[in-house]
Amino acid sequence: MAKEDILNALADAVVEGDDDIAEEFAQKALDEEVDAYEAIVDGLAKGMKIISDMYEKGEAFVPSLLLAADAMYAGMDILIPYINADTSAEPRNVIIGTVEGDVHDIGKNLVKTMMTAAGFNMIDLGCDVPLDKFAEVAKEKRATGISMSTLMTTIMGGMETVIEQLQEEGIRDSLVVMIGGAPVSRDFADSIGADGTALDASTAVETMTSLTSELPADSWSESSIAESKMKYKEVLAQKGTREKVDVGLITAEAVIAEFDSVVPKLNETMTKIERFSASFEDKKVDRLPIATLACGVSRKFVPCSYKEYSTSAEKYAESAFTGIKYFNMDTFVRLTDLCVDAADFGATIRYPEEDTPAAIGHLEDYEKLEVPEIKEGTRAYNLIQGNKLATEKAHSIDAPMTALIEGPMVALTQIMGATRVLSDLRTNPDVVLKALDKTTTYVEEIMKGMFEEAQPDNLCMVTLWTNNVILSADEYMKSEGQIMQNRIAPLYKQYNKPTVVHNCSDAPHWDLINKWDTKYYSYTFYPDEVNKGSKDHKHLISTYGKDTMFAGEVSPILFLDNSPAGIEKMKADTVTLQESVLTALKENGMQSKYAIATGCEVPPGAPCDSITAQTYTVAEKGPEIYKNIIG
Ligand code: B12
Repeated sequence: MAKEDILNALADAVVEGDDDIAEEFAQKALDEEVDAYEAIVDGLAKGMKIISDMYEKGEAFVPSLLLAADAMYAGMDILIPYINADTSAEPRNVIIGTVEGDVHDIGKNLVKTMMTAAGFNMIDLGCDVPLDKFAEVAKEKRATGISMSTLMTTIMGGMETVIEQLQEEGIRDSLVVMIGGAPVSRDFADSIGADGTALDASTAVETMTSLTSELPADSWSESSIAESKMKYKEVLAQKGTREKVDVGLITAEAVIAEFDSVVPKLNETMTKIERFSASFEDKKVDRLPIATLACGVSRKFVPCSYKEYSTSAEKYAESAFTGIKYFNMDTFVRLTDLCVDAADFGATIRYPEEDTPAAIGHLEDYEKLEVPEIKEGTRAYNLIQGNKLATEKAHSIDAPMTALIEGPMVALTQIMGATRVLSDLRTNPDVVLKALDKTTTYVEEIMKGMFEEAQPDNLCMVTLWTNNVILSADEYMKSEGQIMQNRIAPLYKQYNKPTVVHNCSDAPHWDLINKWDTKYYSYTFYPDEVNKGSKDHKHLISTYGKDTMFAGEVSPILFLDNSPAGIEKMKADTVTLQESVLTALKENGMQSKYAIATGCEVPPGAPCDSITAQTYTVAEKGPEIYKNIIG
């Protein structure tokens, strides 16, 4: 077989995600004396680049990338031992991980794969990595680079701490530090002293390659470490020790203090229940309703820790009540961590005092999953009781309560690990679907408990895997999509309740809104992802608005800025959004079917005055704007 054909076959095997063929042709390359290094670079890695480019163009989805990665690794395992010493030179060890407090690892895994394809020796620390670990392993492996990932704004500060630790150790200049993940910008990277960032995995490789080529050959010598230690001593001394200030708590106290003088003067003419119900049916209202997802952050009014908020029914209910009251919301979509089902199925959950809990220990065997019974001591029981109490409390101030639970696929990915489930969905669909059947059964039981025992006004289902940058519509429809259609939506109907869905994806498969007969859809708008299918209120109202009430649009991240300028911007943006929404409603012959909201949870450590800047502005300016546009 000609060398060209072997290289092409290796690339094709990766694109197809076929590890058997990748192994077969890796062996063939050795048998035919193709250089092992060339077989990796011009065969396997080339295939990885092709599939990654297809992903960026929306022509391939995450499962394809994961399987391609498996095929590439399978071929590499055979070829690596035969790489000639002169081409392999010094191993370029790069440490990669998602930083402490964050379990999002799909993007991190893609970056790892592409860097492996480019010849870096990747040392993967996983996700939720304790900050000290990066410097510790960097020293041990004399690393060329560190790649840190996070998707959560609240976690980004941890990356700066890692850089400071590298400085303290004198090894900051021994290696390249790259950071990335959706919220990370070039400016942020500069501000914390990282060397670079990149928007996607392919660019990450280019940047890492170029930055590491500039490292001096003696970067790990004792003298350069000693010099580096000296250099940063002063920098670190100037920074001093930063005191941790609980901005959320301080601003919550300020909000409570001003509540009596502000909220009664808003002179609302409808109760929250009246306004929300009227809007749901597109009837005339005094102003648009508001339902910012200020969930975990409401605990600052109680006050209680996040751990208490997510594990104690009483604290949870009190947070819901105080949140509705002090933020003056028209309903509350009450999101906690998404680990409730996973905990009950037996996955290990980490419960930090002040952060969102995360599923960190996944289960091994799909077939051993057993549907738990909802009883005292389970998280589902606690959630139902919490929502029962919260509903009673919300009703005492004439507000409707919206409980929230994980959809069957979120539950399964939390139990087994997302990366694994997404690739098994391709290679072993029957096993995954059987497991999905079990999580669906549990979700159905929780739904029944909510409808019969807790009786919130609405129950919201999280379906974040209907995301067209992760699964194709077809693949999603074959898994959770059809379950939503055939089991979950009918159960809502059986209890005479509207289907309410929450989605925080880049670009959901929108047409499912109708298939599920969705009456309320909470979405996120990503202005940068419009070309990938993210949609704003204008499109959504004109396409689906008659049947479905939408809520979302405002990025939760905007609430982190409570500087005077940030507060003013929030107020101005809130006015503009109401005007634009009401105009869109009017143009489509409607008058109120939309709630001003955020498409996902406002970070639970956020300030509270940036939230009232939005909610009080809707209450204060909303009636006039409504009158001017709708009449
Ligand atoms: C899937 C998902 C989950 C899954 C994650 C499963 C997993 N194992 O990864 C689960 C259900 C567990 C989850 C949980 C939560 N999530 Co979530 N989740 C998402 C979602 C929908 C998609 C993320 C994703 O995988 N994208 C696809 C990958 C391929 O893209 P990517 O990660 O951005 O990676 C690319 C680039 O960023 C870059 N890159 C990535 N890393 C690096 C590193 C370097 C060095 C470089 C250079 C580049 C780079 O290259 C990658 C490939 O091109 C996003 C919404 C969104 N649109 O992003 C929300 C989102 C990230 N989640 C969010 C939140 C709030 C949560 C929860 C707190 C919810 C809750 N209350 O419980 C928890 C967090 C728990 C925790 N402590 O970590 C928020 C974060 C908001 C914020 N910025 O702070 C988002 C943005 C939703 C939203 N609109 O608000 N989530």
